[in-house]
Amino acid sequence: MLLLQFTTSHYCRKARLALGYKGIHYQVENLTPGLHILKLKPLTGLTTLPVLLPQIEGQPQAIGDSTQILSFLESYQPEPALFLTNHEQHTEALMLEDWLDESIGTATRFVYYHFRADAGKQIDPSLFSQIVIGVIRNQYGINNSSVQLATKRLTIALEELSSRWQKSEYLVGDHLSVADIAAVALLSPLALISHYRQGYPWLFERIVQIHQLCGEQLPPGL
Ligand SMILES: N[C@@H](CCC(=O)N[C@@H](CS)C(=O)NCC(=O)O)C(=O)O
Repeated sequence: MLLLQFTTSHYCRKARLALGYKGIHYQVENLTPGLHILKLKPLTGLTTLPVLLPQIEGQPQAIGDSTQILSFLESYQPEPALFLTNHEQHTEALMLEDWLDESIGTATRFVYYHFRADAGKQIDPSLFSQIVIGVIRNQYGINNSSVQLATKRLTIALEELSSRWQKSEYLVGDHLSVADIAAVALLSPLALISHYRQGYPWLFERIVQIHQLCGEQLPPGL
């Protein structure tokens, strides 16, 4: 299988964690932001990464969107399972995954790129990096007001995840699911921000554990 990705994307990390958890052999192709659209449009009709090319006869040519990729991997190789057998728990895990994808992954992006342009500028102060960050901030409408809203969404999300992970090792059910994978991947960029590292040590412990379980390289900062 071939995973088309941006190296720094937390959604691509989500796909890599699932591939690693299932022990599926795959290769990656890193695309250049901007030019990626030329390659993706004819494949999926979407502009976003990750995209998985199974390269297996009888399987789809290309799968876009991390949630669709995880769902494909589950049907392609059911064990170890990332879906829960209990119907209610399965639905709950899918809903958490969707919330994490659509709301929290976006909030993380806002807070992270705001940090990289401001207090975290020294991580890579080069002109090139700051131009890329500026383009991303522009593309997604990242400014003081939108970052404030994103920060509030993250605070609520972290309360919800904390209460779930304190009750059990898993967000839903009795084994790792798509919800845990999504949470760990989509919050991982916060590892570079000391305010989050100090305020939510349990989150980063869980991020490290699940990365180790999936054989995935730890995110920057950990
Ligand atoms: N819901 C999508 C979101 C993926 C996403 O937002 N990917 C970003 C990178 S982190 C992207 O490809 N952005 C480029 C673009 O929108 O053109 C998923 O789960 O795969």
